[in-house]
Amino acid sequence: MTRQIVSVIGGKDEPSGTPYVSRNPARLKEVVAEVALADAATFAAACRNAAAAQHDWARVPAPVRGRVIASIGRLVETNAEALARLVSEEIGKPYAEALGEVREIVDTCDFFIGEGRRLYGQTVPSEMPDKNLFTFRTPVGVAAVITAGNFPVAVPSWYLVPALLCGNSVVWKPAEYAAASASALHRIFSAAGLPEGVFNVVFADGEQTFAGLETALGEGTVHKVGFTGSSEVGRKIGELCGRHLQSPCLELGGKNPMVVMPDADLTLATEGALFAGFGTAGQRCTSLGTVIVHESIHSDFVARFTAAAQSAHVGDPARKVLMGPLLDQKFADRYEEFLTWIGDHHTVTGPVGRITEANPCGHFLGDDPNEGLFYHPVIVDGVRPTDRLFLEETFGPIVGVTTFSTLDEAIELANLPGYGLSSSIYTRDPQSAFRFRAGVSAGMVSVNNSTSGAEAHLPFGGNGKSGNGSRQSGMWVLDQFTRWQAMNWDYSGRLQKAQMDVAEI
Ligand code: UN1
Repeated sequence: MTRQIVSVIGGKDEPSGTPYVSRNPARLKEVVAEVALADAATFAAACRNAAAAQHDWARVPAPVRGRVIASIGRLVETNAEALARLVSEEIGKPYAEALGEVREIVDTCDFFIGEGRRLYGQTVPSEMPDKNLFTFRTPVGVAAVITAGNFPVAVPSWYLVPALLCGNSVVWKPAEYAAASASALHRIFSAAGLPEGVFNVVFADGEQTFAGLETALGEGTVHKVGFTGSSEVGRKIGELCGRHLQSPCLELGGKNPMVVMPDADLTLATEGALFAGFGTAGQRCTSLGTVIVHESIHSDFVARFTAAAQSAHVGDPARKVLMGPLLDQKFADRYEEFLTWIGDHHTVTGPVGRITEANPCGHFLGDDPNEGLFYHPVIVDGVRPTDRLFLEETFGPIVGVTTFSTLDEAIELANLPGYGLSSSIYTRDPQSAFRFRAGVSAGMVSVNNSTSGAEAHLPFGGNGKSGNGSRQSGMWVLDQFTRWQAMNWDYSGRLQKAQMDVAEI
């Protein structure tokens, strides 16, 4: 029987809505779930409901909320394989990667369990005698969390776990093409002992979500928006929040560069480029966009990289493949449009486009390529800084290559697209590594490692077109889901006036 996925508000199912079908992108005929997409009014109602439930949750002591997070982590661990299988089936992520993604939720929970017992405020010296100053972290209220489907469970957990731990309630709007995975995660969270109404999930399309969010912001029932997705939608969310004097937590696209210095270990650099360029079929926000390789090793690197890409296994995500299919038909359509442009402007050696019987891939591991959204890994050598491929995020398995002669030039090229999420440099020279770190505009820098693969307790986020400078993960995300409250306590027994009394002492 096909899974039926519905929104859950205040612990109750909301079965009405516009029907949507989530399919297995490796076998398009296979329906993973039938989903009821809610309208804007339902989204706004969920926010009202969440606001009503938040007060009691905020009164639960943070260490006790931490215990609920601990239960969530253990439940995710117990259900890890089933959840990873579902993610792999629904979005075509290779199983090993999907299992890693589920592991990332557990890591996130493990980190925030401890934060429940810390969530420190400060004692601050006063400029007056017999007076104490304190700071406290207070919950923001209701967090509306809107997430993409390329990481349908781990990246949402980067918002959900700290938001809940900090005493907020949540309305989560996952990507509809990953609805079954999201619904499974919501069930696991709910089974861990969260009070009803504290964690709500609403499935809706972009338009209805936006309209519902606008209503909720106007009514004052959403106090923080967390959004992971395209820079284009992020800008709209930012504008909407700005009108309500709110600053959202935005995690947007990337055009992540990898610089390969003349002293680099080329075997390592090739492996890194292969994983970051074509792992997850190039559909991570941290995926590799352009390799910026020193001119003296350019042809050697390109020969190695091309050989590695063309012998990589593509196919059924349940098997040992580097790349499964693209996430969903709508991403495939957008990527096809990009490939048409590439065809008109570049000469690419090797096969390009969708893998079919008529356009085969020598290393295809699967039953029938015609059945899924499988694409050839593509390397485009000789991209120029004015090229669309150099400047735009592609969200597909395509990597550009360009050359440089000095490190300063490489840094300039790395920053040129105006994104600033992840970046990487391959070198044996610490001076080059640190100069690159200081010069690159990215929020994350890898040395001798790929652009992908951030860990759950480091600040994750970007600058420029990649975000508004907000950071997820680790202790830094606490500033997104709490607000600082200052308190002063005067025990002098007289009215002490700040600024004025100092002169009298
Ligand atoms: C994303 O693609 O939205 O660093 C996040 C990485 C992953 C997260 C990617 N841990 O590649």
